[in-house]
Amino acid sequence: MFLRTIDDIRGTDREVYAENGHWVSRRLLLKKDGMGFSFHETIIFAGTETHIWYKHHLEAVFCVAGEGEVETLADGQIHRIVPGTMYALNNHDEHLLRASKDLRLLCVFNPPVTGTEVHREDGSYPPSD
Ligand code: 9YT
Repeated sequence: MFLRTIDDIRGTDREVYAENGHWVSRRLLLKKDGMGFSFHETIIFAGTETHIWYKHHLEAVFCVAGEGEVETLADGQIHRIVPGTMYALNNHDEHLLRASKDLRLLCVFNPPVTGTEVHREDGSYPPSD
């Protein structure tokens, strides 16, 4: 087994900032770690809105701090996100993620993210392979 801490990750290439400055993702587990999924702590900064559409990944997100909402674009529904809430993007759901207070999220991706992915124009990350 191995351990890794957020302090180990700060300032390395496992700490990835969105190009628009809306979030930082600290990638505790990546594809190369061989677990079959990737596992990230993501901070979504207060006052931001991010368009996301993971066409090539499934993602589960668990909120441990902060406050925000997810709007799913197919049906216009707004889902409140507070500590203790998990949301699962089981249908590659296109959505808007908004933070009213800094959101601290734990995120799992299947297939795993490989490294320094940031959202492309369409809100997706490229396929793992
Ligand atoms: C919740 C979400 O998808 N935020 C965007 C960043 C992503 N979680 C990541 O790469 O860690």
